[in-house]
Amino acid sequence: MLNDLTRPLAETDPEVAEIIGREEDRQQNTLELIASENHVSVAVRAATGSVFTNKYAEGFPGRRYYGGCVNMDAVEDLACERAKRLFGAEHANVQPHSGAQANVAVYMAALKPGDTVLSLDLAHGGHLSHGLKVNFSGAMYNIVPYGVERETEQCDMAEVRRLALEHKPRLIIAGASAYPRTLDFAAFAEIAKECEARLMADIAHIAGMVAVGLHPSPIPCADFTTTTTHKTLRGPRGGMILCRAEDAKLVDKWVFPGTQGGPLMHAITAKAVALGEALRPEFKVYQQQILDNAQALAAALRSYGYRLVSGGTDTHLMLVDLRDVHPDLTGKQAEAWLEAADIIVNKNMIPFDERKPTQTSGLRLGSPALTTRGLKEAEMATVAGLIHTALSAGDDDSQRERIRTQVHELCAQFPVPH
Ligand code: DSN
Repeated sequence: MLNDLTRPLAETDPEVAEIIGREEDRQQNTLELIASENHVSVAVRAATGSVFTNKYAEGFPGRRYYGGCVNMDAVEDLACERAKRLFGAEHANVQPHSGAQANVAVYMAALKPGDTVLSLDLAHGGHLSHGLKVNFSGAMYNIVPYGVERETEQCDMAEVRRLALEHKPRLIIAGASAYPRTLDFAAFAEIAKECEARLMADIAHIAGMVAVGLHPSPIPCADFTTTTTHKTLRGPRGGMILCRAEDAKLVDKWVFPGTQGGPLMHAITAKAVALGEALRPEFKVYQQQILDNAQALAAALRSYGYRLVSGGTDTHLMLVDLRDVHPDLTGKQAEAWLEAADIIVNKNMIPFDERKPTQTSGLRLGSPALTTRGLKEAEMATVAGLIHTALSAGDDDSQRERIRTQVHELCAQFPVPH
């Protein structure tokens, strides 16, 4: 069913309108548990679809390479002001097209090709742009990975320090895409200081919680903080860099002209809207509910016998080790079975996983999108039950079909912002 923003397309391009309509229905009728996804407000979607998509605005407010940028300047200034206020940062650059692009700009600002970077191993929850061999970061820099400790499955700061002192990295990255515990940015900063490295915090996943003080902020201690704007921050797809005033010129120059051309002004406009929403008191209530829902989901899954990596979560996400309950079930098969029941998750390696990244022994689950729809602790327990039944059904697709009907009933009670 098309909404007010997309309905005009039914006349002008029925083929695309049909696909959009199907996607709107899919989002309404599935339970979205991918930890990095969310449902933006109608205001954010309206801004994303605004006339700002028509304009080139290379450069920065007051220093553009094109005429006609008066409104571009106004909206980018507003987005930067709101980002600085929200995070207590001295400088914000809101032009990165994505989190990975934000990271590229910081690497170019802080590193020379071949320099050593210390970052969390992807197999232990890191991110591909933090040094995976097949990513430019792994091809361009000498990456020294740190992992989680085998017993606790949490970052071992003594080991991070040992590696830092041994390898003398020029940059240390504190950040993750599949790590459920609090990151101790102050401890990372101490280590960076001791080995004369610069510190980049990548808060893409936890930005919403950082913004409202429900996760320690890296802003006082990191040289560079990068984030996406579309995960817990609930804005449009895109990235952002925060830094001290003394690094502002360096960062800006490596975003444009260093690594990007024209900024996506419609996305920047939508970032301004999302940052405005995040500055309201309700946003803190929302972030707290994300955390409460994650705790409720974690507790319910544990009650069915699932082991959670590190024993639980401090954030919006958790890694479920499937092996205790379903020794022969891979994350890949689990993801597919859950999708058949309209429950959307992603397979994920667990630390020290013996299965390949394409198979995995785990699932990553997150609460932000369901929290946006208004689900609370009681419904999270219901969701855990649906997950467990769908996974326990084995090859019995008819049982998953019954779960799917229950999923649709739950979804109908909690509409996606339309
Ligand atoms: N792809 C994102 C995630 O799912 O965590 C990270 O960029």
